[in-house]
Amino acid sequence: MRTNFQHLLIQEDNHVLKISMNRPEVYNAFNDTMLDELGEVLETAAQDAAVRCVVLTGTGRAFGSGQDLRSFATIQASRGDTPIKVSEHLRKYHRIVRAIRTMPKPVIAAVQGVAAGASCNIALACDMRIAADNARFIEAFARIGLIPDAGGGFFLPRLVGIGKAMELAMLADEVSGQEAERLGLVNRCVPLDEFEEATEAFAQRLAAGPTRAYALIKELMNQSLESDLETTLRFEGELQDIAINTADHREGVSAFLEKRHPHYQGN
Ligand code: T3D
Repeated sequence: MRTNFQHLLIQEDNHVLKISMNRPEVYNAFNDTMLDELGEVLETAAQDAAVRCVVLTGTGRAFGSGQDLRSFATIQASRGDTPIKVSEHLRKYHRIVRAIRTMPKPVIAAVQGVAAGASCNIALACDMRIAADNARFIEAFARIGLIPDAGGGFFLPRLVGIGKAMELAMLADEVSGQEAERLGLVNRCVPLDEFEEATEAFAQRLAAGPTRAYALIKELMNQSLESDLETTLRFEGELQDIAINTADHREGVSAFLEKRHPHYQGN
């Protein structure tokens, strides 16, 4: 796996791939290079059997501040009166969202400090979120007359319900880490001085789990977000046919019967 990125730091340890967005001087705002690099590393991680859990985080005082508004302003200025077609540019974000959602392994967003705009929504696209108690989630789009993008229109109402999603998207107020935990926007909020250790423990636990079953769980959950009960019940049967034939399932049952902890290999 390539590790020499301009705006990402990559660490691989004990089957956990940690990706740190690294433009701290602008709170890790996305420019084109960082968007392309993140798309690339996520797609590579999806194919790499040695990676069994991915952690996405930010360096410095933020997870991320969304689209880099300076480069955005430069593009706008260069266009003069010609309307901008931003949907082309959004494909870069969509590549990241798809890579996270189709990744056959868990992806955790580890959020400390600000997660605003598209960065907030990339965090929401992850399978789970851990936040430090200094976290600030901001659906910042309406502050600058935009709508939530990078998948926010899909994930936000599904996580917090339609009424709260409307409020967060329209008023664009900050949500603290504790409030995010209460709303179900994050899975857990921990004190900042315990954040790194708690993130590592969370990721290591997932990386030691039955990775193939996790991939199937993810497929099931993804499908159920967009489907009816009958279709989900049928799909559940198809996926369980696969899960029941894995080595990790056999190991799990043996461990139970032998009254010991299972040692999952991820297949
Ligand atoms: O192009 C497309 O595809 C459209 C897609 C758009 C997707 C989006 O993400 S739209 C939303 C874009 N993001 C925002 O609107 C957030 C802008 N930033 C802020 O509102 C604030 O910076 C924060 C609330 C995030 C943090 O506030 P605060 O007071 O803690 O920090 P700060 O001083 O404002 O920011 C720290 C530095 O980061 C500062 O740099 P400086 O002045 O010290 O040199 C600030 O300019 C820079 N920064 C923060 N956010 C961005 C940014 N620079 C460029 N782009 C940013 N998004």
